[in-house]
Amino acid sequence: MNKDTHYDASDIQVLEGLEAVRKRPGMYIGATSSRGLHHLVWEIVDNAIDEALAGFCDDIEVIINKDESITVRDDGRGIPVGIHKKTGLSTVETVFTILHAGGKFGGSGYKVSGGLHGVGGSVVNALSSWLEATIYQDGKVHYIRFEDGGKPVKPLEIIDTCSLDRTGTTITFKPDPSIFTETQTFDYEILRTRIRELAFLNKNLKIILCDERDVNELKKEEFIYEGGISAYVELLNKNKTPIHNNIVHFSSEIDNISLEIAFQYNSSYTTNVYSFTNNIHTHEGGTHEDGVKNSLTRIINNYARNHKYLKDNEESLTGDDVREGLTMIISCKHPNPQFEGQTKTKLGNSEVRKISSDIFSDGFERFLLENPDQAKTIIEKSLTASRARLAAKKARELTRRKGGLELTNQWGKLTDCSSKDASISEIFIVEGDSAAGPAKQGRNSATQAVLPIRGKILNVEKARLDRILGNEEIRSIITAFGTGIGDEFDITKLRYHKIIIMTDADVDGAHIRTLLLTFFYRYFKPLVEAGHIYAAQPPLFKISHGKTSKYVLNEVERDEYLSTLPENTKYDITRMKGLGEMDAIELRETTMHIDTRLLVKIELDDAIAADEIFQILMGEEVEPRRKFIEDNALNVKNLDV
Ligand code: TSJ
Repeated sequence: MNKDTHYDASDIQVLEGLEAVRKRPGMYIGATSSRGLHHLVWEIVDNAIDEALAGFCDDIEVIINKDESITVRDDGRGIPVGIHKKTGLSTVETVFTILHAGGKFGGSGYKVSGGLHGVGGSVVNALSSWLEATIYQDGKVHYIRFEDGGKPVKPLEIIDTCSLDRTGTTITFKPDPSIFTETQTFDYEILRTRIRELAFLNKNLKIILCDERDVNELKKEEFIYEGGISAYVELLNKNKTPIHNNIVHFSSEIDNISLEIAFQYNSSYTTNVYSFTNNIHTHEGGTHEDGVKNSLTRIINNYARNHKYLKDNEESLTGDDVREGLTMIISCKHPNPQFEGQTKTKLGNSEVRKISSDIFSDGFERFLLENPDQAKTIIEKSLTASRARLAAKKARELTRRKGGLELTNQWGKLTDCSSKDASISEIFIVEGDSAAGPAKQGRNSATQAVLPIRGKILNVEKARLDRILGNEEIRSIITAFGTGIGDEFDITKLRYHKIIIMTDADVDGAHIRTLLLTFFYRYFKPLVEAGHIYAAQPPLFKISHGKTSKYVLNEVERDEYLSTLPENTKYDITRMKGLGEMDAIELRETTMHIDTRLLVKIELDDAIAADEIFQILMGEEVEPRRKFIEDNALNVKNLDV
């Protein structure tokens, strides 16, 4: 490090600060997996978005460079270059070398800022092999470079002049491979999805994403939406059938808290309500979401009663009834958001409940008044949902009385394990009778249960709960799980902590797996979220030579194995078509035994991306589905969005 300027005792402290980040990166960015790697990008991008929210920037560019470094540039005012009072360093250097520079050093300087992302520049710098910052301000180009986990090579210096009207910040950083040991490769789709979302949430903000890694396939996309979150709703409903013309959209501001809501009903039975605060997806909801939902239920009930859609003696529509087929985005911008909940993604500010309820009521009541035809369509959709709910309740009561959900006659299909300890018990859901036999023989009967299902199960994306409960396959699954379904669901009654989908490694297998995942995602979301759902990985190839047979999972393993064989070895490769091709011992060795198998945990932590995929896979449109299955069918990983 350069010792000839003002770098003395104080910079030791500084370096110790960043050292803390390097020692325990998980504390600052959650993980050092792919997720942590991408988190670095958001830490930097959020700063540019803050500048946009403050009204000083309307153009942001994110570039994945050839060497897997990332460049983020904005056309804002540029990070201040002057000396920072408290540190004696330039503000630029302070931002990148002092931990929590935002909070400790006089706030972020912004009215509205992503509350979860306060740590920013210094954390990214600490976890990078190198980082360069270039600031365009007052006709000068200022530059500083850090190396080796955040050490400045020199203080900020002026390296060039530029035109006076050119302002902004450009940051380029290379994640440190000794920290991100798992992967150093950026995923275009992950960056794209979030960047597109940021563009939806900030109307008229232009964000460009470039991928320059493959010179033969340079990618460049520009995201800018005049319609803001209306355009988001339009996208989410793209593969669905809207039942009324307008996307209802209103926004207002009360006490410095702004709220924007856009929604449209479609003919499906699923609900997609996504809420954000300061651009952060509030997965766990919170007061903004509660306010809007309560108001929606109240207003639809009032309207239905006043217009005699609901008779005096009929029971009111429930929240679930009025949200069936609803696609809605709620975006709140708050100067001081309080995030609560397990994953700190639940908005806690109590004043927001009334504000969002009031803003929604005003806008929605006016819409119903001005658009009686669309109002009628929406009310009738809710009424149908309510009738179906009552029918499902009856169906459940009936089947229960007949022992239906307990499945006296179907129960035989489940070959249960002897353990009653759910934490060590597993259930294999196996497609097809030919695989069921070997699976039953090959299992460990103490802890592994086998439930065979026949062919394609019902597509739950196209049916309501009352019809779904009429499906034998689905009933046997519900019964085996032990949790109940719908408003009776109770996760503590789950009988197996690992639910393992075991299907053939082909297109049909992938389709059946997706049908099951859709069912779990729509009706057993807590099981997915708690990480109880897995996909087994049966081998794709069998390599035989002499008396030896070796099973391998994929092409890479196949080639690796072949390269270990002595030259001239005669071998035979079979592409495995189904689980049924293996005998019980082979199936146990390759796919079921806990010591030798490979399981992929299904993680659907981005609900919006998951929903889009399920829509494509299960919805009405044939062409996008055909294309998606063709592109991804053999790759389970693609379902782990
Ligand atoms: F922090 C960072 F390095 F990660 C980063 C900051 C990364 C990127 C891509 C952009 C930025 C950034 C910061 N863009 N724009 C700003 N603006 C300020 O820091 C700024 C400028 C002027 C004033 C002012 O009051 O005059 C205040 C601020 C906070």
